[in-house]
Amino acid sequence: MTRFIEARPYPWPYDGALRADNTALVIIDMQTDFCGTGGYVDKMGYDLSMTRAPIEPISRVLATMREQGFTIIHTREGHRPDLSDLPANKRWRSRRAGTDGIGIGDDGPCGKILVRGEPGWDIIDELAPLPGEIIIDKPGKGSFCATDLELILRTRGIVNLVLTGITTDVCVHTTMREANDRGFECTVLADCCGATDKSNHEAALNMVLMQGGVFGTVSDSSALIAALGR
Ligand code: C5J
Repeated sequence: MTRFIEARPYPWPYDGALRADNTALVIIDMQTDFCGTGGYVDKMGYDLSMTRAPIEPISRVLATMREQGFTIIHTREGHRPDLSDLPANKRWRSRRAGTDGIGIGDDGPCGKILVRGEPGWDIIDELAPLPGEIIIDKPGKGSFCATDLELILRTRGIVNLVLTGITTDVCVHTTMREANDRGFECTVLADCCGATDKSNHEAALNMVLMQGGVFGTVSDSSALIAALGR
């Protein structure tokens, strides 16, 4: 049986082999620091409604894919408490980002910003991982950089990735590019992502569509859930 999701610029996956044993849902960085009050994005002065918008659509996709036995992968951007994996370029730039000089690794309203174990670094309750679901802790924007994500995907025989999370133009896009270069078939669900700027969200999605789908495809939660027969 073949099964496709309606997507642009082609139905996804290209071979119709959408199955629970070869496809993973990747939920990127749905952490308080990126979408909660007092977190890093809030502290930078961005509109939280943009990064909170995907919470509800992701929870519907998550419930459907969990029920059907798909691999579920959550990522968390963050650094070791001793900051030994926080590059200087990331730290000094973050201190210039409208946060009154407070950047990644410094004390904020939700604890040390983007530091593992701190309240702001946690995944939000609405999308909390279940026991047994894979969690990837990543120091970078891409989910493949300095993590065991690729090893886990290859070990499980995963070839298709459904990408969701925040932010569309930074960690979601970087992960999609990394995955695409490694040969994974990717779709990004437009309503299951959000950015700190609406036009950047739209531009990031539009970039995927170029050159016949240069990084994969763009779809949405309704199309995915319809394809899975719910
Ligand atoms: C950012 C992310 N925007 N998760 N991180 O710094 O997109």
